[in-house]
Formats: sequence, structure tokens, C-alpha cells
Amino acid sequence: MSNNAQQRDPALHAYKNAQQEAMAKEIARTMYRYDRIAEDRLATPEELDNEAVRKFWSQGFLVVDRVLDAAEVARSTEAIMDIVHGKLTGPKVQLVKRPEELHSPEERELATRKVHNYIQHEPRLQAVAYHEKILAMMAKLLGEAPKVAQDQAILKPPTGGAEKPWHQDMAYGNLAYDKSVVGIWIALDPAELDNGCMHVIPGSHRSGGAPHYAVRDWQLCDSGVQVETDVAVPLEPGGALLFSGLLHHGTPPNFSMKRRRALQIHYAGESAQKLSPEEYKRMFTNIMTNAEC
Ligand SMILES: O=C(O)CCC(=O)C(=O)O
Repeated sequence: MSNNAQQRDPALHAYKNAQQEAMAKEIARTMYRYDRIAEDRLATPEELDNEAVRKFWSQGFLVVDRVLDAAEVARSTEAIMDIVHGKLTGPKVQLVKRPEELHSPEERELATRKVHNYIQHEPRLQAVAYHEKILAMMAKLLGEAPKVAQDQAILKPPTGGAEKPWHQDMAYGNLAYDKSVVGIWIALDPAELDNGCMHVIPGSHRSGGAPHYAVRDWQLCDSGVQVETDVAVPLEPGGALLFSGLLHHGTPPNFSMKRRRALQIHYAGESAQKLSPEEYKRMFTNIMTNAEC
């Protein structure tokens, strides 16, 4: 298939019209930068020492190049695809089109944005969430035994996989705890600059919770994002970004012809408690300031 929008199969093309596509391109151009790449990386989980833990809490994130091996990546990808194609029921699948609009397995895959709540149903993915090396990293970062708070896979299909606007994960109710949660985002495909790899604002977690608004998603206001300090985090399959639940992060659209599939699992410390609705509103909405977006 050509990269030219006109020559794409319209059934596989995510944008409803040229205007929508132009808007997505403008967001990709103005809300992200592509010239600052995360350089400070650990090769393996075993390298996570006290200095790396200190850097994590100073920067709000950490990159580990080899967390899952090739066989674990292959098993995880197969498990996600089995869920997408309905071979396993139980996990939740979020589609960006109505099921009656989808006429082939390929169309179904390309319309799948998110798969979640899979670990109690899928042993291959449960093995990742409770991976000894991942739990050990989380225990070091959280300073106590970790508990799984959320399990997801985020799919950004070729030719139009949508942007995930800048946000803090703890602004999503199921991750709103009284202590920082830590997420791990594991690439299943190469996650690159042109297919929607993760982008982060180093140190942004230190300002605490920020108001979120329903704009293109539940997100930080575009005008409040420090795009000039954006750092992109390309990853090879099996590589991972670990990040604070308060870190500002987002992913641009995927205009390439490549898939970009990833697992994302969040952990809270075993002593962490959910925020009350009032605490949540104070931290993550504009109730205190009334500031509009
Ligand atoms: O994988 C992505 O595109 C974005 C993931 C993310 O930041 C989220 O879902 O909270």
C-alpha cells in the first residue's frame, strides 16, 4: 500500500474526511517534537540500582531496553490478537467503529484501540503482569510490594491510529490513588517517531495533579503542555518505558504503514488507597481554579 492518503484502501483508513486528517497532522506537528530522544537508558531490569531509582523520581520516567525477550513479545502479541479476533472472551475490547461497520478480521484489528482487563482471562498476559523482573523493578520504584492496578494493551494501527493527547494516568479514576502509581509501557512492535511512540515531559510529575478537560479525550489543556521540553521514547519490541502516574505524556497519531502495539500495566504500592471523589476533583479537575481550557 502507498503512504499517499488517496491511494489507501478507504475501508482501512481511520479518518472520516480530509479535514479530520489535516487536523490530526496539525496536532502531530504542533503538540509534539521529534528531535529530542530519551538517551539515558538501562539495558536490562537488573541495572535498576539506587541511582536509577533516584533518577526515576527526579525525571519521572526510566527507559529499559530489554524487559521482555523475543519469545515473550511473540506470545504477548499473539494473545492480544486472539482477544482482538474474538478467540477469547472475557477481556474488554474498545473499538473506534461500530461492529456492524467491520467486515473483515483486518478491519476489526485496525478499528481496535484498546484491549483491557485481560490478566484474569489470559495466562500469557498474566505472565507479563506478574513477571518477576517487572515486579522487582516496581518494588524498587514504589518502595513497597506492588499490586496491579490496571492492565491494558493500546493499539495504534497504521494509516491513522489516533493520537492519545497529553495527560496524567492518575487523572483516570481507576488509577487515582493517594500515592503515585507507576506504569510500564512495553513495546510489542518497534515504537518509532513515525508510528506514535511515547513522548514525555521530564520532571512534569513534580508539579502534582493538574486539571484535565474533555477536549479530544480526557486530557491536559493543549496550551498548558510544555511541548518545548518534549522527549520522545522510541523502543524496540520488548523495551519499556516506566513512568510516574503523574508524568505528562502522550502519543502522536500513526500516519505510517506500521502497526504500533503495546502493553501498558500500572502498579500501586500495596499500602496505596484510592482517592475519595472530592480529593480526585481537587487534584484533577478545575474545581479549585475554575480555569477554562
Ligand atoms: O499507547 C498509547 O498510545 C498511549 C498510552 C497511554 O498513555 C494511555 O493510555 O494512558
